[in-house]
Amino acid sequence: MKIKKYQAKTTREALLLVKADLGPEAVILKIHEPKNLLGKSEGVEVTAALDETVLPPEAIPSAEMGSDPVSAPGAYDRRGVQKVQWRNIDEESKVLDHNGRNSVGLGGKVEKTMHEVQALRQDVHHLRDELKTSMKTSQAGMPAEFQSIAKGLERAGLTQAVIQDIIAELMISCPPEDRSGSRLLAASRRILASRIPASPGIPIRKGRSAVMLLLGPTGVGKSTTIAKIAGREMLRGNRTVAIITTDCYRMGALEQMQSFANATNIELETVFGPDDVQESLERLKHHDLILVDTAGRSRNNQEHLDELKAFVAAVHPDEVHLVLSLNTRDRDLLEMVELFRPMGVNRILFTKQDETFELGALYWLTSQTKLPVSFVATGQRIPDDIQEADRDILASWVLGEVAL
Ligand SMILES: Nc1nc2c(ncn2[C@@H]2O[C@H](COP(=O)(O)OP(=O)(O)O)[C@@H](O)[C@H]2O)c(=O)[nH]1
Ligand SMILES: [Mg+2]
Repeated sequence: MKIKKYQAKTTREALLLVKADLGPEAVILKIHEPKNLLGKSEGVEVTAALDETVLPPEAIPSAEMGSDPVSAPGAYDRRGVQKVQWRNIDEESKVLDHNGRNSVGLGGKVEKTMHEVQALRQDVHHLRDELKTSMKTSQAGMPAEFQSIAKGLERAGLTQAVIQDIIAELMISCPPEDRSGSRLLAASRRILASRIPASPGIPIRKGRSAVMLLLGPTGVGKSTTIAKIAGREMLRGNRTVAIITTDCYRMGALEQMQSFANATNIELETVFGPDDVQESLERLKHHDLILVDTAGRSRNNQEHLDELKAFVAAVHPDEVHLVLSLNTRDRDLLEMVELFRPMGVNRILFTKQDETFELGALYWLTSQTKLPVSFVATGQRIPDDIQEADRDILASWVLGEVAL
């Protein structure tokens, strides 16, 4: 089968080119209208195929045969190839899809073409894999223009395997003639951003309170973050917020939250166990958002973990955010996810972004665990130092572009 591409200003002109070159037996595979950066059309590109294989008579469908290039859609020549309806290609391409699935002759053709496309796809996949493998074996052979991006990713704490994967993706997406520093940086940011799952903001539920629970290890900033989110919503003034706290174990924790609630006039409920939860939720149900703070739990104390699990189940929150500090070692981060995930964690909220330059975890932990980032806390100030997760900003941080 011969497959060729034709470019022209209009569809009609492109089709005439197809017809002149391949003849009326050509099968149109694709009509594409490329657009420039401003979204303006850059003409039409038609992909057409011609198969000179003559089909045995039994493979020819019984549809009416026509020799006229403008014969009805669905007409076939004696070789079972669908005729192109030159006048109305949009319609024709629809018919082609439809008939391709239903008729023996054309179905076979389309299937063959699909196999060819599939084979090409596989080739591309092999090439990508080969590219990645060759990079793994010869890091020194990496083109100079990629070295600084690779170094930036290394500084962020990404593993060599991930760096090579991203660089290979970059090599594929940026042609050699277009590898300026700014172009590569923008492309890297785009690749990273597309791989970081994000689910920014607070939950909102129509007609009832949304319940957002924060859990995680001690000292990561759960209570501070609750105060930031509550303060932020209060300042915005479009939602009412209440807080439930269970952090009654650590010295001063409850007093701190109490004084924040008093100063901001935010309603606060203290809960001592799963049995009190429903009552508290009931008392606060007139609020739009209920933030639930929990006490940090040691991974070595199974009893504490079981208690927390029972508490989360009793709250029945809309969202469970695992709060993790970015200045934690990679292995510990992963272990925390494994430890807390069974409690229904469905978001990661990072804190202490301001305390480290190694921000690779924003990328690798979320892409590896498939848990989206909700917020990132960037300092101690309440309520200023918190941001909703924005994929582009997160990607920039991983690349180390933003001055800290
Ligand atoms: N630098 C920095 N410190 C933070 C951040 N978030 C919280 N903290 C500090 O971390 C310490 C522990 O915070 P706390 O909210 O009590 O942690 P919790 O035990 O998880 O509730 C406090 O000194 C906070 O001011 C942050 O984003 N950046
Ligand atoms: Mg706390």
